[in-house]
Amino acid sequence: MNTSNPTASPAISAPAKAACATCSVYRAANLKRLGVAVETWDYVVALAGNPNTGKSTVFNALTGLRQHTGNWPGKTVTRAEGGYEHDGKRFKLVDLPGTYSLLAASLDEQIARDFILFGQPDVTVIVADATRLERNLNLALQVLEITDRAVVCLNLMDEAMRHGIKVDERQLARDLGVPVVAASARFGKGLPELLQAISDVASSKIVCRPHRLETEPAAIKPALADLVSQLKTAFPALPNPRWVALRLLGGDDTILEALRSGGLATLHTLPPAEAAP
Ligand SMILES: Nc1nc2c(ncn2[C@@H]2O[C@H](COP(=O)(O)OP(=O)(O)O)[C@@H](O)[C@H]2O)c(=O)[nH]1
Ligand SMILES: [Mg+2]
Repeated sequence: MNTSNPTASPAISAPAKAACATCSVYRAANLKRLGVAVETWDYVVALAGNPNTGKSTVFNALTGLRQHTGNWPGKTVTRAEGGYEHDGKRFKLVDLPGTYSLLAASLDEQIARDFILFGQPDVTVIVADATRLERNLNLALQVLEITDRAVVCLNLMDEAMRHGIKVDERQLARDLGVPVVAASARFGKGLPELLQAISDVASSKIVCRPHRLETEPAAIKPALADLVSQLKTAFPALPNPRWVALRLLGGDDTILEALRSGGLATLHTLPPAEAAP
């Protein structure tokens, strides 16, 4: 389970520094590096979505006054964080920049991608606009390529209904392999169900089996396997090396740059959580 409270970790020994990517120490260190104080939370939840899908509305409804804004570390991009309690557990909600994709074409996309990839939130909520489902599912599928701990909040259902658009959220949940909660956040509808779905995924009561696109042509399979194996050797703690390899094969300059500059290398030599800045 990817959920243990890092404050409960005993003192970190030197070998633990080479911790695997799924280890809570590794994850806590990465979260700290990304600017999240993890000590007082049981679970960290990222909020992703296209712009104007009601992300801020969901964020405000869940966190109320328990929120503050700042910047992403080293960036001028604003970030909002807030907290809430549910089922006796404390959740920290981090609002990611609104993006149409995670291909890191812009700083916003890079921040969102890096948070999901390296921060390894316990749950990533994808807020989707039910009136523009096709465009919104593009981002959802990209998120599901990186993480399997996700919930789709199918928002603006009132608008969809007004336009005569019907969405079968149960079928969508089956197709995507993660919970889908229909909501009209502006009117508070669906939010109790959303809280429950987040909690169930965070606690592993619900185990997601996300739909992954097996998009690579047979011709690149050997190259992909080779690259994945090289990445695993060079960066043993790298989460989701297959995704990183696919991005590299696709010519993603930001990932290439991170590899060249040692940005990814530092990810597995991070100091333990207690000593992180
Ligand atoms: N009709 C309707 N409007 C909504 C709903 N949720 C959010 N909105 C409105 O959509 C607009 C964009 O919402 P906002 O939360 O700022 O979106 P963000 O850009 O994703 O953060 C605002 O005017 C909200 O009041 C909803 O469920 N139904
Ligand atoms: Mg917003």
